[in-house]
Amino acid sequence: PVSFQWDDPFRLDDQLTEDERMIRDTARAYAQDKLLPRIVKAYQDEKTDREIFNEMGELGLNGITLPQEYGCADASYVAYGLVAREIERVDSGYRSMNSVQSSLVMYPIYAYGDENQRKKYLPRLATGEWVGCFGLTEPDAGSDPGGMKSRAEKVSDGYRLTGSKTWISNAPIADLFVVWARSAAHDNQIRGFVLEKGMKGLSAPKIGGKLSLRASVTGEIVMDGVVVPEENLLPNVSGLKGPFGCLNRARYGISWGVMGAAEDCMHRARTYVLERKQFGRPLAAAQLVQKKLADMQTDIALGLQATLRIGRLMDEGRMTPEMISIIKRNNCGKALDIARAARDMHGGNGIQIEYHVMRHAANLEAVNTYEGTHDVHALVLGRAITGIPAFS
Ligand code: TGC
Ligand code: FAD
Repeated sequence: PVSFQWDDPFRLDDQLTEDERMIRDTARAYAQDKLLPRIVKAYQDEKTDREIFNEMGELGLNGITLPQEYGCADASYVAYGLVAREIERVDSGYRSMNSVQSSLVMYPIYAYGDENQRKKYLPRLATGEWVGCFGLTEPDAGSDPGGMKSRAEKVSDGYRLTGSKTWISNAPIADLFVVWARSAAHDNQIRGFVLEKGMKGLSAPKIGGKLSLRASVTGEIVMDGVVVPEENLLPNVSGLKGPFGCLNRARYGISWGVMGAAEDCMHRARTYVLERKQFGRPLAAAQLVQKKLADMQTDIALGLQATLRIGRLMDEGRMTPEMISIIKRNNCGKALDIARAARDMHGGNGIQIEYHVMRHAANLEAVNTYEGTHDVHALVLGRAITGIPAFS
């Protein structure tokens, strides 16, 4: 007889391969044993632990889908998603660090770089010896990255880059910067450049005062006439499809990740309402409370199932960006709702950091905004449905 499992209602576990389950278990053990014990202090102190990149490197979690010849695990996109889910079960900021390193830095070097660039950079990024960041957003170009002002001019030994990027994850601790700029020498097309820490005119000041993702450092990238050699241009892509090709992968990982955060919120809320008594009975006995749990369970089960489907399509090479807009938008919005409800169910205790749920809710505010806001993904879908772009 088949029994119903409240925490895996559609038996997601049965749909994974042996390898995927193994990778999931490795990521879960690492996240629970090594990340969970340090998150409260890291969040309170707004402190990013650089070592985490090395630890993830040791476990093969950086750039996990890329080929073994570059020091990576050659795992499936489903496995990548499962890792994101386990890490974000602890904190969205830790998942951010891994998403950027894997999908926004290692992927473009692999997909758009030449063999020298792959060999030079990927193994170091895989071990975590180097940390990478991805500079697309600018002070005046967020949802509309095509409005960027950063530019590259041809000089005798390469390109001179001028401009500034903002809200860049990992930037203040980055050794390598994948930066997108309009290149005068390429018909003003957007091109990708690899910058290295220490180049003259390059700086990455930290953005302080964040009330979200406090364990993951965010900064600006200031390029004051940074000269990069010709060999640091990513040769194999031109136009916005370059950065978007990376974003597809990161957005997909986020769709898994936020479900991990949502599961953590639901499980904590369940434990709390089973233990907490008011009016002479556990809160869990109240119909309103059970409805909240049922809504959480439903949205998590549907969200995970949809995301698993897109992961399989990615592994088969049949993904389209609109599919990813559906799951990124849905799962982020639902995870945020779940975290807020879990906070509510914890009553006053819910605002205290030791109960974790308000930290998840605060994190998910940013996750709902970055990598294309909730509404921007609605517009991507609106365009696909109607054929009419409603962005401007
Ligand atoms: P549009 O005309 O739609 O497209 C321009 C060119 O790009 C191609 N393209 C895509 N290619 C691959 N995948 C996608 N998802 C693509 N979307 C578009 C498109 O085919 C076209 O190619 P071509 O060859 O014809 O030139 O561009 P648009 O300017 O109208 O843009 C529309 C819009 C709103 C969809 C887009 O600009 C958008 O997605 N905005 C959101 C910006 C965003 O997501 N920024 C993310 C910054 S990075 C970040 O947040 C990291 S946080 C990570 C962390 O910490 O975890
Ligand atoms: P805006 O584009 O100004 O949007 C403001 C509001 O207007 C939103 O609600 C939006 O939905 C709405 N809006 C915008 N356009 C329309 C429209 N046409 N119709 C209706 N509503 C609209 N970027 C990087 O390049 N690299 C990174 O590593 C990175 N990391 C980040 C980390 C954090 C913590 C944060 C907060 C952001 C990060 N970003 C990064 C930037 C992120 O991608 C942008 O914040 C995001 O794309 C939104 O841009 P914006 O903040 O300029 O908001």
